[in-house]
Amino acid sequence: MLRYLTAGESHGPALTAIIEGLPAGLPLPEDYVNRQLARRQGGYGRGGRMRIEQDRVRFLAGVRGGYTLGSPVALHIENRDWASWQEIMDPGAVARLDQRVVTRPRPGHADLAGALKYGHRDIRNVLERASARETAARVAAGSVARRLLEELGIEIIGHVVRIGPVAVPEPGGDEDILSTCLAEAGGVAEREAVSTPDLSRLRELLDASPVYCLHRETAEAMVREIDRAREAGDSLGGIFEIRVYGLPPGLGSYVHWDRRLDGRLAGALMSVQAIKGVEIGLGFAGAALPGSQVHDEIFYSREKGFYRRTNRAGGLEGGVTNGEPLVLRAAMKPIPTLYKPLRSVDLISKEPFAASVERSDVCAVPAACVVGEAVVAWEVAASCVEKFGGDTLQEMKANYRRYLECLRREVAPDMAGE
Ligand code: EPS
Repeated sequence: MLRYLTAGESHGPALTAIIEGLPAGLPLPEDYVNRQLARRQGGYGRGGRMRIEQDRVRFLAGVRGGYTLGSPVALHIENRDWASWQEIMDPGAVARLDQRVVTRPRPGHADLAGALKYGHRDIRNVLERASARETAARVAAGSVARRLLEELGIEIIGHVVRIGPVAVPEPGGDEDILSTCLAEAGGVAEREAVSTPDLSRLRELLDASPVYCLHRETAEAMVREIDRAREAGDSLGGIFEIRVYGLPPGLGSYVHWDRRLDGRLAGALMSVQAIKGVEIGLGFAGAALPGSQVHDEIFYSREKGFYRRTNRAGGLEGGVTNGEPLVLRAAMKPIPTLYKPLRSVDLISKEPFAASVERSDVCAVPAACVVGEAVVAWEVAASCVEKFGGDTLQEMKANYRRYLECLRREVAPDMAGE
């Protein structure tokens, strides 16, 4: 079983994660994780805090000479802002608990619900942990999972499809949105190219986009929209899409509710700060269509085995991967920390006031997309560890190869041994 925990407050000394259940022998360079941490810090629309932080991972346990040992991996990310908060956030009795006290709950944050739940009279005790700063630790853990998936030939890519009112044009019928993006970028737009796209080309396009959007014209409009929101003292949400390629059929299970991979993926994405909705494949749009336009017909050829011409199910049927790419979308609400005041009531005095702030991001959808990739990578890797197990990477890969071999025999018995 692959599991992890994170700990750390936003202005505390550091963020920490402990990962348990990784096989030994996985190559795990710090730079690999650092690249994902840097992507999470990027994206147009971030606020002043990202100029202070420069997230870098330090492995404190479980990795030696660049390879996992099979023991728990402990990782550490320093909070640079700690230097300005040490007096207030100190874990010892010297902490100035009378300074920077927060009693004014901000609508849309965990502030009020968290203070009521834990009996805190200083909302700082809530917001420090509820903060999306925690996602740096999740991205670090998710990068480790992603490294493991790469060894099995499984690749993850995420892209932003909407920021506020600005969205990538949705193609009609069963056309894939990646076709629209690739066509605009001057690439191949065939469905074949989309079912196994050139991921390095897509990553180049993503790296060149300030909002991690593959459609250049839309990305430019998104940047303008973020500028408008900043000037208006407002914030913006949006939608990102995560895809997983190179998956075998058979991850997850239909036999019990908590083993269904769709449930685990939706839970992981919904647990990311500010996410309010998740779709798999057609998602909510499927509810408005007749069944004949929703389900993916099954075909067979000796070369391809079983295959589909559409992927409206988003790669999952019965909570099990069906061999098609995973396609997931998550909707992020606008960041609730607004320069534009919203009405609220003081926790202690019960006096009404208008909540406003000094420092915030205007839009963190691109960052959330990187977090989405990380949490999806985690769930897929956990399902691979469950299915293929093994104490060493070599053992896990051998189990995986054996499974694929069995599938091939099952699918094309007359080809066995060829
Ligand atoms: C956050 C508020 C801001 C963001 C922070 C999440 O931090 P601060 O209150 O220090 O200005 O910058 O995000 C991060 C620090 C990060 O690393 O993503 C919040 O309230 O959730």
